Amino acid sequence: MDRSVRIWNKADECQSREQILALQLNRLQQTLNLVANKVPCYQAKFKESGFKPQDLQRLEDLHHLPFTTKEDLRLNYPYGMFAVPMRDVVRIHSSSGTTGKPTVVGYTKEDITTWTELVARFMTAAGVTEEDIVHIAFGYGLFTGAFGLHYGSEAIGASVIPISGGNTDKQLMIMQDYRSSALVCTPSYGLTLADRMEKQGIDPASLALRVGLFGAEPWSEQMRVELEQRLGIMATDNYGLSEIMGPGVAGECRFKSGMHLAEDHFYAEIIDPDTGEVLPAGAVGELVLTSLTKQAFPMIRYRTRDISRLTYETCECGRTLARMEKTRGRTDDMLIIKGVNVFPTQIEEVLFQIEGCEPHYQLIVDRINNMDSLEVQVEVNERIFFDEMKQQRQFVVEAEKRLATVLGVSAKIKLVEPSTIQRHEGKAVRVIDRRQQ
Ligand code: DLL
Repeated sequence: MDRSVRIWNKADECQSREQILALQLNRLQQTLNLVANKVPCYQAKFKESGFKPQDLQRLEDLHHLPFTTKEDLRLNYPYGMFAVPMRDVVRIHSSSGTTGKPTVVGYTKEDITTWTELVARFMTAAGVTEEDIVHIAFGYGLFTGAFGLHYGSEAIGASVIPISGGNTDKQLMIMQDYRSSALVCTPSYGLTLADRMEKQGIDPASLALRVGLFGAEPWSEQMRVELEQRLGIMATDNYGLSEIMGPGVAGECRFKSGMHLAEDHFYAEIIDPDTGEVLPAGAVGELVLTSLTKQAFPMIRYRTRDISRLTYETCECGRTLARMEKTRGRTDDMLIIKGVNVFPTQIEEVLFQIEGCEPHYQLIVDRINNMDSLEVQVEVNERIFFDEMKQQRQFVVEAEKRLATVLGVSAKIKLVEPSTIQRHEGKAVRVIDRRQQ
């Protein structure tokens, strides 16, 4: 692998810790003043907790402020949290929430410039250059993924193919004919492309693809191996959420050892999701983010619900910004089965290690006679699916044994035929929890 390091903006990405902290304090004070003047929800929150922006002396003083949650955004739907008049808003996006009304977010011209800069930053870290042809297979629309990566690619000077989501056969034709070199999509769609390639007998070595920028949903290290092998690329992870900006909050460099978090634009805390207590550096917990430069839609202590860990050592690439570990999933995706916490990504890790399991699965959780049950529906290759009963049985027993060891709770495996679990062009739905229905 060519490990030459490119940095989009060294002055910002390689600051000393003291510089970062001083910059964060300064920007945080400005943001708190902005929301105290312009956003009624924050005016109420500050009043309730007896906080005045001028009280902020140290970054840690922020920890006394209440969190902002999705519920706050819902109560202020659609534009109640905006800190600028609509005439200053140049773009509106919305979150991909599955329940209730989606969250509406807005950007000023300056916000779009920052967003573009931060996406260009992580794409450069992943190795994208002006020589690349970037194939954007995220759906263009209210979802932030496509537009975010689109603007970032253009800022780098790469050539963008805004193919958008869906129509997998056409994606492959364009990928072959236009010589796409960087693939942008969800990791689950990356696998869908790999499946279709195999079916059509397309050799990944015949393509120009060399790097994948995957994000928008949790994925395991095993899934990375799968994507790298089957697409013949280096697969990198990037993270973001609409409420905070969209993609560009954090992204991996070529060393793939955590996602560099844009700390000059976001202040990050890790909290205990049950108590709300701020945890020490290096602890695993829920990520809470405060925007430091956003104009239209500033967020103070936004609870992301994503579980991760932050580390602060300088990366091999030379960047000094905190690194965020691959998220383990969301607190609201975490299943509590018979009292044991289970994340879909843990199950994914096990499945990927079993010969014959296809990378498509769905977890069905139910409560039968007051007892939680977990069924893992997993696609297996045709050889196993059409195998003799005895061999199939052996396969199931082995998979159930491995799952029980890793999860600490038993799960029933149900083998299904290849291509039967519903494919999503957007984000994968990994869990169906019938206990809540
Ligand atoms: O998914 C923004 C995005 C687009 C990020 C494209 C990366 C690439 P939302 O639709 O608002 O925004 O969903 C945000 O998706 O809170 C996480 O739970 C999940 N998520 C996003 N990126 C990752 C990732 C976009 N790399 C929610 N790993 C977040 C795990 C991710 N989960």
